[in-house]
Amino acid sequence: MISRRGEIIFVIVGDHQGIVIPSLEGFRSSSVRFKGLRLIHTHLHGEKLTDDDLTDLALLRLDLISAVEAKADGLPGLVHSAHLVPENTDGKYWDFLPPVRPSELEINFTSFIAALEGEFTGKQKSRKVEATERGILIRVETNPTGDAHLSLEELKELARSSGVAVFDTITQYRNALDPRYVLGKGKLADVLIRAMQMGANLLIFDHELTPGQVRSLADFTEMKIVDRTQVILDIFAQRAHSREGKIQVELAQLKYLLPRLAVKHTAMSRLTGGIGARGPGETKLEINRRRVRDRIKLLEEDLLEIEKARGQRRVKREKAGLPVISIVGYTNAGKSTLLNSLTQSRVFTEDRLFATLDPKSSRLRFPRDTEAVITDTVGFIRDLPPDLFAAFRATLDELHEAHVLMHVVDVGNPDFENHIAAVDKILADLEIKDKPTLMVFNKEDRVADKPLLATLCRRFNAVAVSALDKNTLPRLIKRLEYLVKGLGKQGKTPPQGL
Ligand SMILES: Nc1nc2c(ncn2[C@@H]2O[C@H](COP(=O)(O)OP(=O)(O)OP(=O)(O)O)[C@@H](O)[C@H]2O)c(=O)[nH]1
Ligand SMILES: [Mg+2]
Repeated sequence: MISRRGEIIFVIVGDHQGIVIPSLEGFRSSSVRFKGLRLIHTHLHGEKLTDDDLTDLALLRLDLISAVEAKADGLPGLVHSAHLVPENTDGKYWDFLPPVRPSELEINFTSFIAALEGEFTGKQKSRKVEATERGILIRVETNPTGDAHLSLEELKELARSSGVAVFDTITQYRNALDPRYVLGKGKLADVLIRAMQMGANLLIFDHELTPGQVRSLADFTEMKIVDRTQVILDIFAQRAHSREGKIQVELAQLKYLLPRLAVKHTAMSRLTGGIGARGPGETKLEINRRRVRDRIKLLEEDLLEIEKARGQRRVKREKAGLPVISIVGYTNAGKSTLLNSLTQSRVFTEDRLFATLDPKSSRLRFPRDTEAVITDTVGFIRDLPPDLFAAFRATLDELHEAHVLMHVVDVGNPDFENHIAAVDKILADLEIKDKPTLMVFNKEDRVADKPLLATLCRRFNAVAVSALDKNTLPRLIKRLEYLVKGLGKQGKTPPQGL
């Protein structure tokens, strides 16, 4: 193993089967640069570079890998060399130098590697991405008929919402997740080359990673490793504005962090920062488990105080005697937009997941003088991280007060049926499934096939609307009013025409 300056860094002796390369920790560690080391080794049977050689080239981000044929008489045969190549349209990861005898090897390595590195940086820069977090999304799919692409699509949205530029998505089909690396090692090598070619510095897994997996992956790739839960926590951390929201998010982050603090390792710095090191990240890294626990206790007490105050507000509202309609639904379904349209209010909405973290209530006046309070909620998502669910449980518990639920669905999303199922599951977990519920298929403007939409509406007993178009709302309002007035007479189907 030779450094750029031509120093011999390691002499490795193996047997006829292979060599063991020592840890290269301490050498240039950046996922977007070469290690500054080249590996020159012998092949006893005169083979060219093997797949294993090329995998090592990638995984170790070597400057160059060379294999010298060792002939039976002990003399060297040809030298075979390969190096990584910048991003290219052929999807090529490496290139070979023409095999020559060692004495004929006329290459000025210093200028060669400088030029190659220049090409890499040039390609990486050509992306002109502002985001400091440039990620590759990874999913291992064990069920070949599963919804891998939909799940990745959602992860992409989550990543985007948290401010990450997504450079690539990679799916590997396997019988089971690799216990250490999630992916197979060969695939991981591909991912690393992609990352280096594109200048990505972050791997986001569409799985919940164990602390051990994060450590192995971080050590192995020298990239920041993040799982789906962390992305969601990160969005929440960016979005929480109210005191309660902030406490809830910090609580969830600390609870997520706690079991991972046991793993004391250098990878911690990459592990705990969250995506952009927001929330209780880097600065609190040194605090030990006990202090984390103390903090959790403190936050939980604060939260109790706030809940008490909220309970009092609630009592006031009940005195006002107005029926309460709660809007629930998957994140980005258009809940806040619908609330705005229905009540002429101006709650913040955005084409991002989890736009609303501090839900608002408004008054809704029906045409015939009935009035109701209508409340927005935090969006739901499938496989909600349990710590987050626990932290927001209090907010969600307000749903118990609701007299009527309005379940808003983005019917334009190809995955909408899974979204409905995910929302139903969370409502069941909260034990509020039995309330009179109006199913609202929002974003009908995004469904071109109107007969299909009509069929879907019948099947789910839903009203189709477009929250952006007030003309589509009267039917929804009528049905809401019917539900609100008919409180107590649950399960009755609405009369014809509603
Ligand atoms: N085309 C179309 N877009 C819509 C419609 N309703 C809402 N949107 C858009 O969908 C995006 C999400 O809307 P929000 O109201 O923020 O969604 P939400 O359900 O409150 O989302 P969270 O608070 O993040 O859970 C915004 O960009 C809206 O403009 C609709 O009927 N048609
Ligand atoms: Mg919202």
